[in-house]
Formats: sequence, C-alpha cells, structure tokens
Amino acid sequence: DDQKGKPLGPKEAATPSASEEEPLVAVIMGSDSDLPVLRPAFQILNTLNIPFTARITSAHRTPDWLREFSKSASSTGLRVIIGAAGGAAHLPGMCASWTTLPVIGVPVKATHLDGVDSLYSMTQMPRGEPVATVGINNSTNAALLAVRILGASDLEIRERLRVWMEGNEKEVLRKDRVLLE
Ligand code: RP5
Repeated sequence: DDQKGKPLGPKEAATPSASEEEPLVAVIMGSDSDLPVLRPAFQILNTLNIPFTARITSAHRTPDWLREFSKSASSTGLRVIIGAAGGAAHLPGMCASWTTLPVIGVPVKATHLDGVDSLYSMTQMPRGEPVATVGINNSTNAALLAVRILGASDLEIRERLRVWMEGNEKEVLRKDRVLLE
C-alpha cells in the first residue's frame, strides 16, 4: 500500500514528463490497468512540453488518499486534473467535489458495458461539480483540452498548441495528396 499514490516512474509511465518542473497537469487513474489508455495523453503533454505528474488513486479502494490529493491539489502548482477510470467511474467526480481546479474525465472501456458505463458516470454528474468528459478512451483529447485550459492564460502555451495544430493540418493535406497520386 506504500506504493499507492506514488508518482509513476519512467518505466510505468512509458513517456515520462520531459522536465523536472512543477507539474501543471495531474493525470490520475483508478488502476494501473488504465495506463495503456493514458499513454497518448502522456505523449501529447510531452510533445507540448507541459510538465505533468501521473498517479494511481481509486475512488473506491483509496478514498482517503483521493480526498487528500484533491483537497491539496490547488495549493500546489497544479492547474488541471485529468481523471481516468472505468466501470462505476466516480474518480473525476469525487475529485471535482474536493477541488476548484478544472477536472477532465476520461471514461475507460474496462467492463462488459464497453465504457458506456464510465461515460455515463462522468457526464451525469449532478449540478454543482462539473467533469469535462471526453470520448471513451480518448485521452488524447483530454490532454489537448488540458493544454487549451492552460493556454487560456498563457500565450506561450497557446502558441505551442497552434503550431501543433498546424502540423496536424499539414499531415491531413499530405495524406490527401498521396491519395491522388
Ligand atoms: C476502475 O476499475 C479502474 O479505473 C479500472 O478502469 C477498472 C478496473 O480496475 P482493475 O480491476 O483492473 O484494477 O476502478
């Protein structure tokens, strides 16, 4: 249990944070089985040079630790929290109830209900504690949304995102030209 809530090391995170800076984004997940779904988010955050931390904390198995983390999050340098969970996916909702930071939910496809259960859990938050929920398993969009939130008050981050989006556009146009050849 000592391992619970410890930042993931380079091996577990696969694409660890590129810098030693104070994390701006926390990616929390209900289980290490959610890790593969989150790798694209780590990749985006690394590519856009956003310092982040990744933690495993379960709304059901480690409720005290989740509460402690969520309540103290805004007093650190953290600005956005991404919460990923499958099944009865209370993680981002519980987190949102203990913090004023924006919380983005990633519904994970983890059960026989194919992630629809997690999607409904996250989007059906009662009024008062919003969770900005992305598509099932779509951690890429969760990371990009986190970058947009940070960019709203940071011109330099906004510019990095603009350049990245331009690259995306060029890539689609390139593929279109290949089709014509
Ligand atoms: C949730 O239950 C986790 O977020 C995970 O998606 C799902 C299954 O967890 P494990 O049984 O694989 O630990 O709490």
